[in-house]
Amino acid sequence: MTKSAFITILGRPNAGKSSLLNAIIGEKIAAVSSKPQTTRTKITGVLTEGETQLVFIDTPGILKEKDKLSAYMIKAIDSSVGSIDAALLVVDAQKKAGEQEKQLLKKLSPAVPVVLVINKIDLFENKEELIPIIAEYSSLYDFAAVIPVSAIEKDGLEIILSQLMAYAKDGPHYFPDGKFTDQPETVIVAEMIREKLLELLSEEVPHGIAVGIETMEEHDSRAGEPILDIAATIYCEKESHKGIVIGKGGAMLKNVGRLAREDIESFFMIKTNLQLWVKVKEGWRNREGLIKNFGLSGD
Ligand SMILES: Nc1nc2c(ncn2[C@@H]2O[C@H](COP(=O)(O)OP(=O)(O)OP(=O)(O)O)[C@@H](O)[C@H]2O)c(=O)[nH]1
Ligand SMILES: [Mg+2]
Repeated sequence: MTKSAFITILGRPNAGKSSLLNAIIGEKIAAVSSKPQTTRTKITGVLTEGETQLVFIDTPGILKEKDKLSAYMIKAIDSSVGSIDAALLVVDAQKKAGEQEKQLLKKLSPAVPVVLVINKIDLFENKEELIPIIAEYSSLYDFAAVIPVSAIEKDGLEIILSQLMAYAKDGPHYFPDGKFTDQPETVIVAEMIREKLLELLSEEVPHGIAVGIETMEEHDSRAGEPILDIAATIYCEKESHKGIVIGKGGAMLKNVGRLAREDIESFFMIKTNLQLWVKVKEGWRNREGLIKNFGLSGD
C-alpha cells in the first residue's frame, strides 16, 4: 500500500529552510543565500522511499508586507498550510525564539503536528548549549518533536525523516517516483542565476532582481557533443543597479555567469553555454503584471 504526506517548511528568513529541503532531497532545487528573503515562492521537493512519498513545500521567510511581491510571498506561506499532514518549523539555533515563530505557528491548525527543527547546530562547539534552547522553544508550543540538526552537515536528517514517515497516510503517490521537484527546468536555472546575484551583490540590489529565461535549448556541437544553450535576462529596478550588476568592465556579470554555469552543468550534467543580459524594469516589485510574468504570483 502506498503512502504519502504533505509537509510545509516554515521559519523566519535565513533559518535554513531551503538548505534543509536541498539536504533532504539530495539535490539543489532551492536557491540558498546568506541574505534574507532568498525564497520568493513555494517550492515543492519530493522524496520517495519505498512505499512512502514525502512532499515538502519550502516557503519564503517573510511576515511583513511592504510591496506587492512581499504580499505574494506571504500568500505563498498561507497557501502552504492548508491540507498538510505535518509542518516543520525551522529555527536558527543561535537566534532567540520570537514573535516571528509565534506568528507562523498561529497560521497552523492545532490538529497539524509541528516538528521543531533547530538548525545550524554545527555552529556550537558544546552541544550542551542546546539544552536551554530546546527548553525555551518547548515552552512556546506543544511540538510533536524537537530535532536539532545541521542542514549543511546533513546531521540529524534521518531523525526528521523517520518522524515524518509516521505522518504518511495511505493513498497514492502524487509525483512519479523519480521526480524530486515540480519546478520547471527554466525556473531552476533562473534561480541558480539569482542565487549568485544574491551572494555577490550587496544589500539592496539583489532584492530587486528577477531573472527570466529567454531560451533554453540543447543541440549537438560540430564534434557531436551535446551542449545546452541558455539565454537569460537579469531584470533590475534601477539604471544604477544595472551598472552594479554588470560591474567594472563586465567583471561582475562574468563572475555570476561562470558560477551559475558551473551549477547548471553539475545539475543537468551537460556542457552549458550561458548568455546573460541585463535590463531595467522600474518598480517591478509593485507591478502585478510583471510579478506574474516572472512567475512569482504563485499561479
Ligand atoms: N552553519 C550553518 N549554516 C547554515 C545551515 N543551514 C543553512 N545555513 C546558512 O544559512 C543561510 C540561509 O540559508 P537558506 O537555506 O537560504 O535559508 P532560508 O530559511 O531558506 O531563507 P529565506 O529563503 O530567505 O527565508 C545560508 O547562508 C546557509 O548557508 C547549517 O546547518 N549550518
Ligand atoms: Mg529559502
